[in-house]
Amino acid sequence: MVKAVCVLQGDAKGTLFFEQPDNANAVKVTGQVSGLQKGLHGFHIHEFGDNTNGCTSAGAHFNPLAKEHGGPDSDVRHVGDLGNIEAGADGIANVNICDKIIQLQGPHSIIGRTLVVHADPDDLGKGGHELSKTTGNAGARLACGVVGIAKA
Ligand SMILES: [Cu+2]
Ligand SMILES: [Zn+2]
Repeated sequence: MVKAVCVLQGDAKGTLFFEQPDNANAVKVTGQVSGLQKGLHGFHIHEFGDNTNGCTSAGAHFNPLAKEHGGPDSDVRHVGDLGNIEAGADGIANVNICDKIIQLQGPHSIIGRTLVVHADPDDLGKGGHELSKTTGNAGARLACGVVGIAKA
């Protein structure tokens, strides 16, 4: 089992846990984000584990295969495209995602990269906006944190 963890800092707060059993190709993402506006918020792995100038330094979506932006269930997506998380009226989003594209080892490993929560919904590449095919038009970067190796 490989485990990783991410502590989000910024205008929202949260902790996310990542787990990948040794022989499984799927990564489970669980945890909670608080301090959000009610509704959907884009949720992505961005390329760099660099927060020197805040979440901006994390660069674009993690996209080692040079594809267009999409949703987690799209055939065409960035490796880092995890779609949206949804906050309730209390501003809390409970996260429970299983994804077969992000990995915790190998060339598609997300360890050392940045998890970003956005102000707006990710349109999953389908919004028809000029940014739909690159960012899902998910707006500002509310909070971010580097995904690090967790204690097994
Ligand atoms: Cu993002
Ligand atoms: Zn993307």
